[in-house]
Amino acid sequence: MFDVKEHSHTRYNILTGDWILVSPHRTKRPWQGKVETLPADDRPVYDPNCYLCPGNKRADGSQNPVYADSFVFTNDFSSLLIDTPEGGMDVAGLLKAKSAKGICRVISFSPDHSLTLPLVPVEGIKKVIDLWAEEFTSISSDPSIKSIQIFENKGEIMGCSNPHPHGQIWAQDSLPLELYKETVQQKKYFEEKSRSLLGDYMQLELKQGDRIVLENEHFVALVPFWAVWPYETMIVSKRHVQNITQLSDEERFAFASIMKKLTAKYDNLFNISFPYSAGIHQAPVNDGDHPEWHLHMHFYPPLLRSATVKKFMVGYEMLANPQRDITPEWAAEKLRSLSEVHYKEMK
Ligand code: H2U
Ligand code: ZN
Repeated sequence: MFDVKEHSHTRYNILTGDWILVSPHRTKRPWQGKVETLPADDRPVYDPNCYLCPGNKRADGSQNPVYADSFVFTNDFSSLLIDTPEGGMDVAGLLKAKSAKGICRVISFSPDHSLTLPLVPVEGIKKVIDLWAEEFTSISSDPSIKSIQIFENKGEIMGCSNPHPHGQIWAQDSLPLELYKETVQQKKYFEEKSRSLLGDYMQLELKQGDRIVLENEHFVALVPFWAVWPYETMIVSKRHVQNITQLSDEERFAFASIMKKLTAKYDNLFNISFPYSAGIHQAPVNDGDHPEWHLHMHFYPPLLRSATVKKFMVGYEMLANPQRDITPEWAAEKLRSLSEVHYKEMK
């Protein structure tokens, strides 16, 4: 008899329409893979050579203010620029290109160079959320902007250029692929049921409990049924809101709190600063109403079985379909079992 805990199967990602292959029996396979070492994360409170520390000079010669909380500036090497001319090319439908314009911003989460997100006090994370909301409002005041992606790359193996706690915002004049797929899927569900896809999904997860990691009054953190990365998680707001500016003060505190606890659990998993790419998915802007959209945040961490062994997205994953060994239920149970207090903050 087929058993999802034992037998290979594919799982459907309701947010993207993609499928993922789950191979639970493969966790018994002997491991002779590559072993990497991560550098220790002991850093000074202030680094004179850091482009994010207060008062320091950046690559373009400008000087950071001596800021007290979080701090935002336009990326000095922006991938998207607001003054890129409109246009494109199409050669026989075979060589197609389109101009892409936008805005790239960098946000320091704290003046303290030694911290990482889980070690920033919850009040500090709340201020980061407030700044994200302010940025969302000001960036969307440009009618050419259609999507705003707030994200963080954490850790050297994620290509993060600087350990100072920080994130980025990229805003574009079109919908990037992931946002496009999630818009299509949420819209389809909303048009059929007049309810939020993620709202219904979250209720089901809360009832089953197997994949829940954390819950507070306003947010839930869970391992999605269709998770690709070993310890992938998602934070979903309980209230059906389209973007971060709609969150009340109390909800922002709850968001900050669950973010701190989830990332602390991540660090507690292998007793290291746990690398990931994380980002908030929100409704498109300057594109009419999007009642189907439900705010959520994805965490995509690459580590698999220790501080040094990461999951490789190669072979079958690259050429055919993403695949995972440990089940999302197993990962959720593991994350649930860990303390929500960071090992460096334990008394
Ligand atoms: P990471 O989140 O991947 O570390 O990137 C940080 C960004 O900071 C990166 O996109 C920008 C880089 O372009 N940056 C500046 O804007 N000014 C600087 O002085 C150095 C780096
Ligand atoms: Zn710094």
